[in-house]
Amino acid sequence: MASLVLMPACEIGPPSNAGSQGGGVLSGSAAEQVYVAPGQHDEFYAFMSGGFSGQVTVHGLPSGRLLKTIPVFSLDGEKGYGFNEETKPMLETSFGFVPWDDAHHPELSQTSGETDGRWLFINGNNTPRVARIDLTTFETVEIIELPNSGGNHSSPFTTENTEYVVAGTRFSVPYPVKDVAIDSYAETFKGMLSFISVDAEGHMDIAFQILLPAFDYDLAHSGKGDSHGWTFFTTYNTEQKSTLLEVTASQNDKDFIAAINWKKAEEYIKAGKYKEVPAEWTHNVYHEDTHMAESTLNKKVKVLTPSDCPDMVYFLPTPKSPHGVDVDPTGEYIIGNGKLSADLTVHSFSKMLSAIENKSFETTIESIPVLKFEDVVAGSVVKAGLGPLHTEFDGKGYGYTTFFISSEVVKWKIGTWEVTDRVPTYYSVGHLMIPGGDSRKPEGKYLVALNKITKDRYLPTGPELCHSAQLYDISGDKMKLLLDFPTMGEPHYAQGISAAKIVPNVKKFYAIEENKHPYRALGEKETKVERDGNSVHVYMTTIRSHFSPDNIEGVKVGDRVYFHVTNLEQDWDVPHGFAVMGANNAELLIMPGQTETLVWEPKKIGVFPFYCTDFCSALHQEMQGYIRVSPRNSGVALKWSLGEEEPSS
Ligand code: RUQ
Ligand code: CUA
Repeated sequence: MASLVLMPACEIGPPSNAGSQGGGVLSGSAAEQVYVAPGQHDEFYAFMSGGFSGQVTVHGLPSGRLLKTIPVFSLDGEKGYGFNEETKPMLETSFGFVPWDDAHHPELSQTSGETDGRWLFINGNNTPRVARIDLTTFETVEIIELPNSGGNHSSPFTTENTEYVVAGTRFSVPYPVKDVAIDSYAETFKGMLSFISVDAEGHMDIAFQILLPAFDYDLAHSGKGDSHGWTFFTTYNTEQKSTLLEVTASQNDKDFIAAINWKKAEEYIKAGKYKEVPAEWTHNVYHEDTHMAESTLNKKVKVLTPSDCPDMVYFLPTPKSPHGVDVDPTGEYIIGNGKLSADLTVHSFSKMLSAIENKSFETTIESIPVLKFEDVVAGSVVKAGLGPLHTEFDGKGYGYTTFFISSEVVKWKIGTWEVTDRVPTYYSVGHLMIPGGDSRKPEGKYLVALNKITKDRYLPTGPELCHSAQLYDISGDKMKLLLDFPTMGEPHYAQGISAAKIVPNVKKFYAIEENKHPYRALGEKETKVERDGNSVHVYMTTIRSHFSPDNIEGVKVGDRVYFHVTNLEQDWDVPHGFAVMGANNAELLIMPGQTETLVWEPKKIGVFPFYCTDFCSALHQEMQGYIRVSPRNSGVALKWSLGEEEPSS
């Protein structure tokens, strides 16, 4: 039964009005709307999660142009991320080096509930982590690991002023960590929500965790306006099963939205009502002055328990295995998208407060009051489609909800709950994104549907087909499909923002005089090669169009050679690359003013070329050098040079 319900729409034939939206008479004006002429810029940035690629991609809207892949949780040979010595610590965890993750939800920082263009956060779902990307450099600058968690899915949704980004465990796990029989799930497993504080510079810390029943915590969104101070998490598997969840976790008619009063939680922290428990988690920070990341292992975390902290957590009954939870721009309405339901459930924040005041409780679960459904529900969008997943808002009084099973986006009116429009998606849409669509100030011009399945929409590329995004014009009463474009990995969620909020702050290069890398060479005069036992440190520079030094001798088999390459350029868009034959990692791609380090362990004797990998100048092909490797016991002395004839041995 369950598997039949979840069959994607494309398996049962395309939506009936496919033809009218797929091209034809509309396509001329649609082309004009998405055409960004050569040399012109897009109006919006879109940041898309890479899903199982572990990265973020940056696109322009409305063109859909791919502008950059930002490496976050996965190794990236293109930029040397996770391969060079400087960024390896970014991927350290309490499990050691974890070079991959499954990234789902990009989330922009906000000020007063509006996107502010400072940072982008994104979760790692596999080995629970949250990353922060600096939107002046478009680089990952911080990754924090989350203990007591198993699968960080409901993350990293921000509060109104980026006081916190939140992270809820998708899979409950034994708490504290212990070796127990899996069928002891209901007794020994627990759920955990983490509140990660973000300071004025963006630095993250785990402020506290909240211990909850062993449900699956799926998605989250924080309150805004009147509901600022609260965060809402969806739950499923309130049946607390550990096997065949497809069937066993779909039995309850209603699961819950957990409403967390985090301002209350802050009071309990101040009052010392927490337990400090042992927990291992890494905190990795990239320092812009040294161009190096540093990983610290932390050993403790503060945990609040609802039984010690009344009034901090309430459950709102919500049909039926809700997935997304979305808060409208006013903060009054909390929309639960029950993925096994045809209706959307809309809760009212003000009704919730009255219900709390009147103690209108159905029951309690582990000291957490369950509010009476009738006393919190504001209304529902009835029979809108099949399999609602996510909702965003246009700031003009409408919500837009994706329906996975019926493969469409449905527009409905806040307050009357009537459906006013629907469009098909190709196919099986998951999230959707309106720039600012989960903030107080949506920029309701475009909507992007993020599709799970593409089937016949593109030229086939073997068994694996691209995932895709579809761009709709939502400026009028009726949604209008404008464009399909492929995305990288799986674009779970995305965030969009006016380019004007980011462009003025974009960094063009790193000031060389601010470079504090311990192995920097701030001019060709500072270049040198030093031996320290079996380690050889090469202090190298690049400038159009040579390396200094470009001839190196005296290296031996079994050495560990560190190429510390400083790019002396002070101009926009002039990175140099560095690659050496036989290296067991990747290239370096060094931004102007930056120093990066490649480790090379020569295994064979010979003379090996190195070269610049990024076509930087007319004489880029001349940007090359040689390193000589002698036998372990050879007497060849260490020598380096630039612009001399071959040194003789
Ligand atoms: S998910 S398609 Cu956000 Cu990972 Cu809903
Ligand atoms: Cu430097 Cu090519």
